[in-house]
Amino acid sequence: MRVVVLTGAGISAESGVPTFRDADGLWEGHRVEDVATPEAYDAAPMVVHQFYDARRAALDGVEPNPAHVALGRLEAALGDDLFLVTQNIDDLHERGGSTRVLHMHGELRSALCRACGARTEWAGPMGDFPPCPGCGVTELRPDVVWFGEIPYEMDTIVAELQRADLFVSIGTSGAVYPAAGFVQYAARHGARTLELNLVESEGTSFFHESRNGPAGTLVPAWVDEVLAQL
Ligand code: BV8
Repeated sequence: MRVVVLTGAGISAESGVPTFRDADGLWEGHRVEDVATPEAYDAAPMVVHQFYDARRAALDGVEPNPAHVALGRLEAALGDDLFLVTQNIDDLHERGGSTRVLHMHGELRSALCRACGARTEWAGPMGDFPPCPGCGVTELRPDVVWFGEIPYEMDTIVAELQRADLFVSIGTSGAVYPAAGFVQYAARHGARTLELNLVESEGTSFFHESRNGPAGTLVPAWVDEVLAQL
């Protein structure tokens, strides 16, 4: 059975990472247009760097929760039959035991050089405009996909959606495309679809089944169900 799992900010909520659209969400603290667009970066690079430097630093203070750990167990059992794609830019899936994670919107702990295109693992701040380790030019930006930019590895994602038997969406509001459209695409190619989310999302009606509750509870229970059927 080929399983595709898509995760969003909700899977990291119980780890203490703010989501975007819940009451205390990140976007509340910042207008999206102010920080998550190339235009915003060109207009005020310092504001954008401060936003991402703060989130990158906050990663040191959070831990993976049972939902991340359960997906690590699922990968250990399914191997190549599991494809995990996340909208999240944190590293909690990896720290929870997943070894193959596709970050379609990039990663906080990566720097993208606007001069040479190199992507470099990066743990510290970028607001002090450090030189690119590759070419030495001080043109490093967060390696994050902003609104209006093309998500990473869309061809790989589409191929996996086409051959999925089961598509599971965890902790996402279904507000942002193309990720929000994956459920309909997978279903059109014959996949069964399941949503695990705290509450109904904008995409709930597109799923064959939707379960509401915290990911830290729902995901381990669902993984146990899948493992019991192997
Ligand atoms: C693109 C990185 C072209 C940055 C992010 C008009 C109509 C339709 C589309 C568009 C439009 N105008 C423009 C667009 C396109 C646009 C878009 O969709 N805009 C939206 C706002 C309408 N999209 C783009 O620009 C994308 N690029 O389209 O390029 C293209 C596409 C394909 C092929 C070729 C060309 C790029 C979008 C990427 C933007 N970058 N993140 C950063 O992180 O700072 S978006 C960001 O928000 C996230 O990455 C994520 O993708 C997105 C949604 O957030 P969620 O993860 O869902 O989080 P949210 O807070 O919204 O929801 C949390 C959920 O969890 C809630 O449902 C909550 O109930 C639940 N929850 C909370 N606690 C728990 C829980 N669940 C379980 N347990 C809990 N404890």
